[in-house]
Amino acid sequence: MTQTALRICPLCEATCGLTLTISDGRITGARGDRDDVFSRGFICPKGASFAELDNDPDRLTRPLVRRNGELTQTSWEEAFATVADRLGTVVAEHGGPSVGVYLGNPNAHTIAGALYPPLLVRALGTRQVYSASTLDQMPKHVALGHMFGSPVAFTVPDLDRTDYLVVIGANPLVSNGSLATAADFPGKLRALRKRGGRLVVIDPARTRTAELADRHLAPRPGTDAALLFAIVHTLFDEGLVALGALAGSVNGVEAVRALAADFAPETVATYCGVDAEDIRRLAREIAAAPSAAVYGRIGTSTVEFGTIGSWLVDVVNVLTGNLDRPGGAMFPLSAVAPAPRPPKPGRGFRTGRWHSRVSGHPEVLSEIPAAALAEEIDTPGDGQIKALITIAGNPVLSAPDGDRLDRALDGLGFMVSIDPYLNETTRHADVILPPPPPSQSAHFDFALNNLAVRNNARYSPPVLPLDDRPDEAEILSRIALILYGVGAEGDPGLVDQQVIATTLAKETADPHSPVAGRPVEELTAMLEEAPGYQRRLDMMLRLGPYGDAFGAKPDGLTLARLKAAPHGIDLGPMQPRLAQVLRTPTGRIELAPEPLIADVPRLREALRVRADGFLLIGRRHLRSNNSWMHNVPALAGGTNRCTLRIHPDDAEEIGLTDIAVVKGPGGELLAPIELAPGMRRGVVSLPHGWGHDRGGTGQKVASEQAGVNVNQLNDGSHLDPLSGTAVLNGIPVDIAPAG
Ligand SMILES: Nc1nc2c(c(=O)[nH]1)N[C@H]1C(S)=C(S)[C@@H](COP(=O)(O)OP(=O)(O)OC[C@H]3O[C@@H](n4cnc5c(=O)[nH]c(N)nc54)[C@H](O)[C@@H]3O)O[C@H]1N2
Ligand SMILES: Nc1nc2c(c(=O)[nH]1)N[C@H]1C(S)=C(S)[C@@H](COP(=O)(O)OP(=O)(O)OC[C@H]3O[C@@H](n4cnc5c(=O)[nH]c(N)nc54)[C@H](O)[C@@H]3O)O[C@H]1N2
Ligand code: SF4
Ligand SMILES: [Mo]
Repeated sequence: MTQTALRICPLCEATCGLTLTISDGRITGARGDRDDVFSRGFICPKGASFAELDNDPDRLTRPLVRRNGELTQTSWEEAFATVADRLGTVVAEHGGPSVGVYLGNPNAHTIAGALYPPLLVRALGTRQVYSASTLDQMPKHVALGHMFGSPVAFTVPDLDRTDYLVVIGANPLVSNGSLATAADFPGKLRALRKRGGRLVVIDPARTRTAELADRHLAPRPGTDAALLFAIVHTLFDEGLVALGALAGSVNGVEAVRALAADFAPETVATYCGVDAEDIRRLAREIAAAPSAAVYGRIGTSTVEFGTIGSWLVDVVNVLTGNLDRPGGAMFPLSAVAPAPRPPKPGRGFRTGRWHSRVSGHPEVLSEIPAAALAEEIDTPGDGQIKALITIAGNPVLSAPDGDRLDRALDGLGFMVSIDPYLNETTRHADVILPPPPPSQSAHFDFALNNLAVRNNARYSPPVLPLDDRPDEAEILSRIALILYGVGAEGDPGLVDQQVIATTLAKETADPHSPVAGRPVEELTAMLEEAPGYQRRLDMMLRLGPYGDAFGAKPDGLTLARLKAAPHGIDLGPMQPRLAQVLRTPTGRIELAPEPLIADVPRLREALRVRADGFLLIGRRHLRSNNSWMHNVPALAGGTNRCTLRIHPDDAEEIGLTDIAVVKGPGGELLAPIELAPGMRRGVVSLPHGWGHDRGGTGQKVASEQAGVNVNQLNDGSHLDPLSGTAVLNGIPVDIAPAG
């Protein structure tokens, strides 16, 4: 018998609602859920392959433990006992701070990843915390932190209402959007043009998104910050600055004017490789549009001036009065955000409260750069990492210089990975604890609802029963129990109970909380009788901006209400709410924060350097997701190939016909070329997440089409200094024919 069930797709940031078909206890198909309040039936090829991914025979079903050097299947009891014993030994000998934690991308897509890693870090008391953020969006956090006082005050383009959208360094037709959660991003861009709006794409490659645009500017990689500064310059130069409703809430406008003085379009044109007149025109059009939003992603972020670029994206939004207004760049309001409190000045945002041991990188959001993980493991001395916990990450492929990390991981005293696959990173672990596939996991988007272009709340219960193993919430809870000294056999519910008690104590003591003054026991007793993660979700929903305030607002949200709405609850378009968001000490937007001002001379200097030769950028494939979807036959192959894209004229000039030798600052590799007239001259691209030929892994399909690891070209010494983010785009490389 075939049944269907609903499940939010966890495979990218678009959070589409899927209708899964189930027969004989397995997922057999997936289509878009037409009634989903957020995605309205949209699905992409990855979502359509949900069944294949869920059923991948190479997914681990039982834990692996290293015995005599070999990873061997074992029972959950033994696996946890080994973690308790070996991690316990390291903690006893070297202390919790000697344990490193690496958190990968899928933590943004699971309930467990949202709720438990912070508890592990706290229990360890470690500062050795690393994540994919410093290979991704950390510059955005830093820019937001300095401007608005909160590093998670995400500014999201109001796609459904904007009249003019500038996409800089993003390719949402392929990525389906990032830091802007929008199901059917492609459809929304088409709708924008259909209603008479305009789309401008700034990207060195003529991407699918660029092909859809009214205008495409193709700058030299790494030069967005200068280009954005030139837009800012033009706004001042031509009298186009109009703060509108923001007028009383912005500090530093004159300071920005002064900084932009050196970045006239005519000054930066050669460096950026874009005509000065094109930049001026863009500035004029953004200013003239009834509403406009500038939206930047990976191409503005993982670059030399990532934080300056991310800052200037919002400087343009502010100067043209487009921040926090419909059609501009707005602040979403998630159902699990704290209920809004009366505006009050905050403490502001700081980085560098401590520094990494080996290279002295400043801490950012309590993290050390992922690019520094290897050196923190392989450099002896006080504070060296002795054990490592990885959760949902594959830094051997995702971070610079995986070869060094490969060697470093072998030198650890103990490593445990929570991951469904035996891959390039987890093959170094002493214990692998595999979480169940998505069909057996509940879903709620704790992280991505903060980024949604339309406020909404949706919950998916597990579609299939657990196949005789703990879910990921339980796996992480048991590790927490080990670290608390309770032992892995303890009740995992204790972990959530502790969080609930602490949170409710704080809330009831806060005069501005919707539950101010009420007894904690009364509130606790009202929570859903359910596993701990559900009780926490129920609590957060009820304390949240749309919540029932534990009965005080009878129509408000609870987990039970959410469960009763299987296609989700629409919470309306984004609303202006700057005053709620601001947490700067002045209570105003800081348009010219000191740390950013201090980094501008570095950019000014860069304008003077004349660089020849090729610049390497990345690219993503529709049927892929970083390093971990190359093992599904339905997704591998086709255009999803690890090739070096190069402009045909460039290839001809250097006599390239098939295989190229690519030499970067950190190494060299061979890659088949793909002639691509859409590449800017002098720019080549390679996708990341490939290089599945390291051996000892358990992904058969992926290892048959290994590809090469682009991050081996990078030694990881080059970071955006304000955010610690690795420079992954705009890397100088030499290209020559092989042989
Ligand atoms: N050159 C270059 N490098 C890049 C980038 C680039 O553009 N260019 N992009 C960077 C970006 S944006 C990112 S986000 C990083 C990603 O960096 P990582 O997060 O380190 O790498 P992923 O390939 O996403 O690995 C995800 C891991 O999670 C596992 N996994 C999948 N589902 C689950 C689950 O439900 N639970 C658990 N516990 N594990 C799960 C997978 O098996 C895999 O091992 O890569 C970065 N690296
Ligand atoms: N299908 C698919 N979807 C994904 C992923 C995937 O691997 N595959 N990964 C997911 C993840 S982890 C993330 S973070 C998001 C990323 O989402 P996006 O940022 O939308 O995805 P990218 O394809 O990396 O787009 C970056 C664009 O920047 C351009 N670029 C490179 N250098 C520069 C530069 O210096 N300036 C400018 N202006 N542009 C530049 C590149 O050509 C590329 O088109 O996608 C997510 N979704
Ligand atoms: S766009 Fe993203 S969320 Fe939607 S079906 Fe595709 S992978 Fe899943
Ligand atoms: Mo990412």
